Amino acid sequence: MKPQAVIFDLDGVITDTAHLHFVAWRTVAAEAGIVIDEHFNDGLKGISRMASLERILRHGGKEAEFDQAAREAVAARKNAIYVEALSQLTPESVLPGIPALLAELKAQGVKIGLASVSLNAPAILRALGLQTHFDFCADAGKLRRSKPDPEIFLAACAGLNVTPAQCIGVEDAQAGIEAINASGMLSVGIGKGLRQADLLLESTVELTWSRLQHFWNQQQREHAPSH
Ligand code: B16
Ligand code: MG
Repeated sequence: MKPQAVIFDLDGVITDTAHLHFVAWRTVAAEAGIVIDEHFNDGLKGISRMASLERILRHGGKEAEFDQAAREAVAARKNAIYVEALSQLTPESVLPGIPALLAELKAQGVKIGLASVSLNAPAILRALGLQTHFDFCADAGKLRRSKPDPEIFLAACAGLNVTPAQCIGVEDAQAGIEAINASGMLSVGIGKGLRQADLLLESTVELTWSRLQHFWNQQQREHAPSH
């Protein structure tokens, strides 16, 4: 028994861009007179660009000072700073264990999907040298509802032509785990303190094919109808 597909989040699972997002948000927040720290930034993981800005403005008590046009200008400036920082990414920036897992999934005939809400996902995959490794990447630009809504994971399943019950989803953010669970896939969390992940691993080093296969078989046995 094996899953038909494994669907990955990007930031925090394939590579770690959280610090680059933080530096860019910290710069534009400071320009608006708002101070944010790394702890606050943790709460922005998996949250879309405009929703992240909204949280920052709320944190600084400045929501009323920024109308839609002003918000779009701040988000565009943040993105320009972030995109500039993405030039630091190279194939060496892929998190440990991921290249071996992608190779093993391909060898096993398990489809590989991407469910990132980042509009920069295609550029990030190119910088990492992984653009040909995914069978289907859900388009964040077409999303109507961001994580924790399951929409992006369901779009990835549809693009891969599999049902959620045949898939494993991998995430580093609480909103992402909730999105996977709501889609009906099995969830694997990477990192500490994630609630409701069906399997929680400390880092991508532990995210091996044998670990996933063992987890899959165990779950299928536990949920098999009894005779
Ligand atoms: P962008 P993921 C998410 O990516 C990041 O975790 C989140 O911090 C970011 O705000 C969001 O992408 C949008 O990114 O501004 O590049 O469109 O974790 O879903 O891969
Ligand atoms: Mg993430």
